[in-house]
Amino acid sequence: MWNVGFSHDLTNILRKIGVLQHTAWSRGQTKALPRFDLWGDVFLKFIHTSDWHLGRIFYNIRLTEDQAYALDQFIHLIRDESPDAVVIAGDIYDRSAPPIEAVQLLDETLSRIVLGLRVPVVMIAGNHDSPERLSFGSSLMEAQGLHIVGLPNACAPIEIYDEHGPVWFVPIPYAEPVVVRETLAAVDAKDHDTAIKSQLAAAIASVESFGGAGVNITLGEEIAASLAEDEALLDEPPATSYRSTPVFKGGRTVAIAHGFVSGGIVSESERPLSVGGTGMIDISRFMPFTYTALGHLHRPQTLSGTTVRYSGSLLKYSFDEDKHTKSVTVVEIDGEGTVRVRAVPLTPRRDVRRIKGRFEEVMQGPGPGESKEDYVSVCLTDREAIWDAMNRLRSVYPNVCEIVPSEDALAGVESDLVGARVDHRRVTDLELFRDFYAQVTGERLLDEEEAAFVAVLQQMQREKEVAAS
Ligand SMILES: [Mn+2]
Repeated sequence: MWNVGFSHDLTNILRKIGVLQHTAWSRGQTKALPRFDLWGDVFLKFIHTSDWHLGRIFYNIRLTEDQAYALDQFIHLIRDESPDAVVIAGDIYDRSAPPIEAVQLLDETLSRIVLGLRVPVVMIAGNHDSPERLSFGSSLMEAQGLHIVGLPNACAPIEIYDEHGPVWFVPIPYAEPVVVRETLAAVDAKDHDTAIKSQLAAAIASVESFGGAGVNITLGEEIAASLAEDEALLDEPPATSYRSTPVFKGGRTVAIAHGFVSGGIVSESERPLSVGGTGMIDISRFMPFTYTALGHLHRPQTLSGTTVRYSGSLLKYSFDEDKHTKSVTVVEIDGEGTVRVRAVPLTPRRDVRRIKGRFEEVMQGPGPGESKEDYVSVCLTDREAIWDAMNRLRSVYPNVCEIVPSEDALAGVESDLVGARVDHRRVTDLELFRDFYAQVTGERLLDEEEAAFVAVLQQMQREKEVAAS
């Protein structure tokens, strides 16, 4: 059914592709089964997912079981859809040193997909992953159809072909600009945008070095310029009708990247990529590709007028994602390079949602169709303090994560403060400390102790000013 690695009908492949001259192609080539749509056209199909964040801890709760539940559905979907590949666009793990249970879950999941269902997987490192740890053993696993790309110097494209010829999957793992500068000797990689540009150029050069596809390098400024000339392009309806200039002559290409691409909508659970800067990548970098499979932003979204898409995260990882429908993206590319995109929702074991109301109302419990097992953030609108609210809520919602006061209730507290004996916003640090000392020790702060406290405070202030200058 599958010819993975160096297929015995290599000459046939070469004839089909018509551009490869080198027989010792270092990457896995995979022959897709012919697949026909309603009109008898052959197309290639893959599933795009990202941001699994295995090992994530959510308000002190380990999410591994929830992640296993969602991944089990994902595997059933792969069985039903029978795609030619699965693409995971980074943030596989939540931490650079993931917990054992997360490593076990990834191992089991990939084994079921690659060995069990014989579907090749291409995955890259995200900003949460350790590139070295993630890509351990990757060259051994390539022959099995598991392509793990952690470091920016290992981003040679992976080829999967159908009756129309090859589709090139170009993996661009997340890397800090300084890492790109060093590993690719790319002096121009100043920020995330120029780093991606260097990584794409390196990926294309690696195809050339294998005598691969006729390369048509139209990246970066040239594309940006042609985009500016062709404003109408951006007004086209998303996904289905957009067609790009191929990176490889006559080839269809899929970029796989992890980062913050201009025009994307952020959520609370993404870790900022750059301190001080935005870490933003210009969308024009990806315009030459037939499709771009992105990771990093946790909301599923296709960027306006393009085939540049975030599949979104596996689960909701913050309460501001409560209205998201988490999904994976099924992508189909026909021989002409026309792209069809379909989001298939995943049902979580427990939902993440917000509840707002008075304490007594919330204690009534979940409404129809809601589960008391959900991870909930409770917003209490009561003006008076509720005794032992968290424990009492837990008797109704065992997985309550937080209680947040409503703005109305806060407004009440503020107005009370103004009328109180002390307005805490106007008290000096010394007065605050004096009160604190008295409360803790029951004694008054001595004059020399006050002087010592003030001296330390002034010292800290001076250091802060020096640091800021
Ligand atoms: Mn992420």
